[in-house]
Amino acid sequence: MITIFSPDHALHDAPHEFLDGKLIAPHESPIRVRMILEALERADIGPIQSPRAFDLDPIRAVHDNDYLAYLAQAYERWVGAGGDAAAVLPSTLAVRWMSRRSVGPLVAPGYYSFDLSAPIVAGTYRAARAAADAALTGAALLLEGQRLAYALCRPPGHHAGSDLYGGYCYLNNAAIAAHFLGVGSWELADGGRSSQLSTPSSQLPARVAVLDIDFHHGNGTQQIFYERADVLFVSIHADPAREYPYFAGYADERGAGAGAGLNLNFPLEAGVTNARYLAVLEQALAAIADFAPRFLVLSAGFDTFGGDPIGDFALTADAYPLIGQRIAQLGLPTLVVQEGGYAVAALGENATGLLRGLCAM
Ligand code: Q9C
Ligand code: ZN
Repeated sequence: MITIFSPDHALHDAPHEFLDGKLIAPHESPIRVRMILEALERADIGPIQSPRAFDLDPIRAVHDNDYLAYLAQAYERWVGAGGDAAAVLPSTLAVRWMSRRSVGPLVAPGYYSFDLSAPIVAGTYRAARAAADAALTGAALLLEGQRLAYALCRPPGHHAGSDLYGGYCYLNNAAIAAHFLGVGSWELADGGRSSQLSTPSSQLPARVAVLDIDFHHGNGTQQIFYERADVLFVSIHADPAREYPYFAGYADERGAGAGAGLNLNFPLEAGVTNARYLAVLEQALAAIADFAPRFLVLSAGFDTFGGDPIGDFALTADAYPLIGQRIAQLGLPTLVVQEGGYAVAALGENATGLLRGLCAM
């Protein structure tokens, strides 16, 4: 199994996050992926490669142009206008009936984000691009015939929508990779480094399933694929009536238009055990098997672990190899994309456990 990792993740190192009325030390920090990387090296689980450099085209397929231009310049424009040099964090959010476009340097953060847990620092955009490149490289490896790849992404991505960031996420790595896998087999001829057409664009994209096993609902991924017939989104997560992201992730969100019936949410109670989780996973996997996709993208968070500081499930380390084994039994070429997980001391064991389970296919 190939892991794709870039040290550029460390360019994103937020000084704080806003939580329950307090500015606190961020849960999402560079140590997370360092712990996973060290565990992978100790476990001798396969080669670790640097991402290939992709241009913006495969990212533009998922995110709006003005949003990407904002992210690229947010920090410099913010500091230039007198914003705190520590990080970009909005004061006023565009919500419901107050969502007129307003994108001055100090205001744009509130237009393009939906919470106060995703500060932007000088290196955030470069780190986010490196994470997207890692996911795209993993996707290209699958298109080239690999059965399993692990994109060790940081910052994570599944909360980022087409034009909104939040929840530690800026670019939706899993969604970018899923779209790329779908069109990649015909649109991108050379392992994905350019967007040259190899066959007529009338050809349909391959079907891709995204399974999101982060503790939190993948609201960004859901939004991006909500009306699409070629991508199935299935998410197992804490009930949003109780947990972040609160305003999406309910079971009655089933997709719309051409995507009707192709969005599947499994909101769960607090205290979920290994046995309970594995039983729900069976239902999720049955839906994926029914869809019969060509590829699987696994948004993998380890904040389902009992010791996670911001989760309330009760999974133990034993759960992750079993989850991996069951997913591997789908028999699909699978790209694992790293999302959340904040019990830093346990991340290495949990990640290698999942990957070992997946390797048993
Ligand atoms: N009261 C990921 O795991 N704050 N993002 C939660 C709970 C934000 C999690 C507040 C959590 C974001 C990728
Ligand atoms: Zn999470």
